[in-house]
Amino acid sequence: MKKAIVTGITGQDGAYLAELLLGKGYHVYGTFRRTSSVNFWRIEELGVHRHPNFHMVEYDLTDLSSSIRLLQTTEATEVYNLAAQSFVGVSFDQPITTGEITGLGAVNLLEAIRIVNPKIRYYQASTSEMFGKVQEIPQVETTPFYPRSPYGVAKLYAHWMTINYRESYDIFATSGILFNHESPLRGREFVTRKITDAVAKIKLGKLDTLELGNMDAKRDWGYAKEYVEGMWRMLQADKPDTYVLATNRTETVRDFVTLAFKAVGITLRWEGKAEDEVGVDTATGNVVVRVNPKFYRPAEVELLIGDPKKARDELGWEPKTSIEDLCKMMVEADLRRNEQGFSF
Ligand code: NDP
Ligand code: GDR
Repeated sequence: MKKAIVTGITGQDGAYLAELLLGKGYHVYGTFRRTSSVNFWRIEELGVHRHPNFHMVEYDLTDLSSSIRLLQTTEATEVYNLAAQSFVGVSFDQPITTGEITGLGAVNLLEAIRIVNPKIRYYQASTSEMFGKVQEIPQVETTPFYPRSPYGVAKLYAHWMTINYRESYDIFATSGILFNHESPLRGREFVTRKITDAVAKIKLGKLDTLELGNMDAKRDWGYAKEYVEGMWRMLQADKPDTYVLATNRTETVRDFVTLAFKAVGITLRWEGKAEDEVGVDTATGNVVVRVNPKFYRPAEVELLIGDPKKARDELGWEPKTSIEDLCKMMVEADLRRNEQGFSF
């Protein structure tokens, strides 16, 4: 029976990947951090925690000895490193912690693989944030990098270390450069879920106005459940490599807001510019969206759009869910949660 380690099991992708691997007959060792409050709502929502082949392991990515023990005790043959300080906004306030977890943390696992068993296959959760300032569109595996945040820089370090371990020690170390992927399990600090949760609350009369930062930023948004399938395919390939997963479609934050309101039957009219821009409910005349500059970032990634041709040709991977369907799915989940009186 195959055994896989998934670091970051309490996150969005960790929950979906665990579900996928269990469905394929794996024993899954999902790692979580010892914190003062438990954060298992995603694996509970998917029912993953009840599966007999699912094992929870306490682990911190910044600790080399715990990385070594993790590999020794589980005897896993695949490691999916999804753990990270993954919020770009926070990385500007906590650049050192972000570097330690998101950058150096990956090297702890790579070193542990080199020491314990170099035959272990390793997946690194790389990101389109590494492309940063636009150098080329659409972005592909060979596009030059120009990260614009401490998070992007930390991920780029981990990405190159993954390639370095592949080339230096012949380790099956693969890097997936994934563009934004969302779902009802997305954290509420990220813009799509912040929007769908607020739209549900506004629809139910629990909130008046949604406040956002830069609404001109463009992102290539896909469905997380499909992206974790791509991760698995990368580790089943004949050789380690680097792959982009994306939808090849980009929309502004404003477009996503418009879609989310549409999903609850509210049509928006946009008025004003920059910090004075507002979204008005055309039926009531109420201002339901406002800009708050406190959500601006010191440096912004203005435009992301990726071409997943290599993943399609070599892995047979394709995104299927449109942004319209994704947004509707997220709004409906948030309506349900808010109606039931809880929202994570
Ligand atoms: P989340 O933020 O939802 O999850 C991150 C996970 O990392 C959480 O389980 C968190 O645990 C864990 N973690 C944080 N710090 C540590 C640490 N020191 N030791 C161990 N675990 C830690 O991220 P996503 O699921 O959205 O993303 C998964 C990975 O993919 C991340 O590495 C992210 O950077 C990357 N990525 C994500 C994309 C996306 O659009 N979602 C796109 C491209 C890359 P805790 O609950 O304790 O905080
Ligand atoms: P991102 O996602 O930075 O792309 O990183 P996020 O959803 O945080 O931001 C997307 C864009 O929306 C703009 N924005 C806001 N963002 C947030 N969070 N809150 C707001 O109020 C707001 N208003 C406007 C942002 O400025 C940005 O341009 C995500 C994370 O999952 C990373 O871990 C991952 O690597 C990348 O996606 C790909």
